[in-house]
Amino acid sequence: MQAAAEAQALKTRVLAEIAAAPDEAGLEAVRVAVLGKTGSISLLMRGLGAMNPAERQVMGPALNALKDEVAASIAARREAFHEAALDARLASERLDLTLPAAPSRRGAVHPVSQVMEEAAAIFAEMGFVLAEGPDIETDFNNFTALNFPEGHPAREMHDTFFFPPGPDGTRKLLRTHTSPVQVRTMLAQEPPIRIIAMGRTYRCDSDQTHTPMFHQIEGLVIDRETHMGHLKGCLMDFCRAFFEVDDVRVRFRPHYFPFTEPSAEMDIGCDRSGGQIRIGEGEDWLEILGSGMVHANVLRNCGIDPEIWQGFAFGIGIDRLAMLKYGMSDLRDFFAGDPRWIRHYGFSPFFPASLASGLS
Ligand code: 2U9
Repeated sequence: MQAAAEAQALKTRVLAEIAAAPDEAGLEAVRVAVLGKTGSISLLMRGLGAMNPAERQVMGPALNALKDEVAASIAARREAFHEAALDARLASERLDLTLPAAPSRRGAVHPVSQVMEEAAAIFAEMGFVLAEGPDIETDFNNFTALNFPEGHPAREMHDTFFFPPGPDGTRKLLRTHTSPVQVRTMLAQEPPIRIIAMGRTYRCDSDQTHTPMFHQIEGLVIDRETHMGHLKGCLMDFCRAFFEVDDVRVRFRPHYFPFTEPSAEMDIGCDRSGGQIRIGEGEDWLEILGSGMVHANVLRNCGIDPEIWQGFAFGIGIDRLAMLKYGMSDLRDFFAGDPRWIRHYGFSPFFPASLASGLS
């Protein structure tokens, strides 16, 4: 049969052309020449109509099989071109992360990190040790140990980011304050204790002065005869050092926290005239931190006998402290990742905060 021989010869030639196509465009040209409307296989198929039934019964399936085989071969070759192109791209775009950073791009220390370093330097000088803990906490460490009653508003879904319950039914959460670090420390070691905890904290809140992730510094001192006088002296020393002023006026206003009794918020004297806040001058007041004597229930929950040990604790919002000292007006800019902002408000990484050589 002449048609069969023709089809066989065509197959050999086309498969060779597919294999020899130098690129995707060449392959497409072969496809059009073979499978296109006037392509060689299409023309052969058109010839089926002129064959006698016996011939057609043989040639029909044969031509269909040829068409499928050629189409599959073209698809496989096209896939090979794609893979080769991807390999070439991956090879050319390889990044060597061990190379030193380009010297023209200047990095800067974020004001939050700067304030944390400054606070760490000040409290280290007073004999505090830095303690750390995880951002994901248990309900016990974040609330129960700290004397939050069941049903306290701070435990509510709309304030706290809870994870779905685990197999044992308990829910982990993103810590709403750094206080669980102090709980962990008290559970793990005997007093006396003198620690600072700082880092990220999370609450479901967002406006000009609140972000869902924010930063705190907290301090805890547990000793045999600790009292509010120690608390006051420690915090006044901190404010003097942090705001780099010789003297500060402070006042304590009674307040309520579940974890301290008595509790007090501390204001420092400032001057607000001229649209600016100047710490250490003037007749105005500015709330700066919360504090108090550690509640006896908290000591007991953490395995410490309140008949023998007393302690004071305090908490300060780092982001607000940075805004006050360095003059930013919107907290949301802190975490927007705008390089112009960090270029303006950032600090040199080459001059770490130290009391001896200057904080900032
Ligand atoms: C333990 C016992 C007591 C930590 C404290 C505050 C008062 C406080 C706020 C200040 C600004 C949080 O960022 S803020 O909104 N914090 O007012 N924090 S006393 O007291 C503790 C902590 C741990 C075991």
